Amino acid sequence: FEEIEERQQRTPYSNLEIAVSAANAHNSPRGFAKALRSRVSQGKAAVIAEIKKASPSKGVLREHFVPKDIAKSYERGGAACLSVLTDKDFFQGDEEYLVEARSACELPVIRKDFLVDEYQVMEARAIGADCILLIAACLSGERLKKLDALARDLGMDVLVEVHNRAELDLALEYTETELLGINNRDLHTFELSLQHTFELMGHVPKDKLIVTESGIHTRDDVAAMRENDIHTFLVGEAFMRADNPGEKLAELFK
Ligand code: IGP
Repeated sequence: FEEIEERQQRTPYSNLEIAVSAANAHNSPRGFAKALRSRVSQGKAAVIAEIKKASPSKGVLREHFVPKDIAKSYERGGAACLSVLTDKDFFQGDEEYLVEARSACELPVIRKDFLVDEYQVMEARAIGADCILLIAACLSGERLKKLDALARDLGMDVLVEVHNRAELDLALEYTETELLGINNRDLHTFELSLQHTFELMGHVPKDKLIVTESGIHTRDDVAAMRENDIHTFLVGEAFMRADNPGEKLAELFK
């Protein structure tokens, strides 16, 4: 929250409101959920391809890190959407990376960060984000509800991320978004298991679109998901470690 206060001093709310109007006029939301639905309805996998330089558990994932080149590569490789880490502390991300990546392609982009405040939601739209991530593990029901509603007011979609049954119940009770992310990685212990998706999916209402997040590395992982009727994926590390991220995507999801 301290960091947000600092930023509010640099760019007060009133200026941010102007930036949001400008973004809505020139960079209107690209329809993140719609892009995913459209792939799935054609029987294809819908891939949200992530741009992240480093992660807290693995360190730097990629030395040659040029977001606009990666964005173009992902678009050529068949990604439905992009995810760009803007968190600086844990992922060496930057808001600038989102701006660069989005302007280099036509794909809808999610701002991947730990959002806790209305200010950051507005900031997301101001820099061009088409969707935001809300992590149930980090937010109370009331916060989830406020941020979800604000994001949708601003024309963005919302991906709510859960890791266990309690978080899923919270997300279902307090948000109206159709995009439900199941994170296979525990954010506290970094323990990873694709079983999380299989265990939780049965408790998700049928009108939601489930996104399986983290730890997808092989064609077998993809096949196991698709056999269980999960067709929407969020993948980062496997692509970031490849010389050509877009080719890797095409190969993994061919
Ligand atoms: C991507 P992976 O294992 O393919 O690199 O995972 C994505 O799911 C992961 O980066 C992620 C994340 C998050 C990062 C999921 N939820 C929340 C930061 C914050």
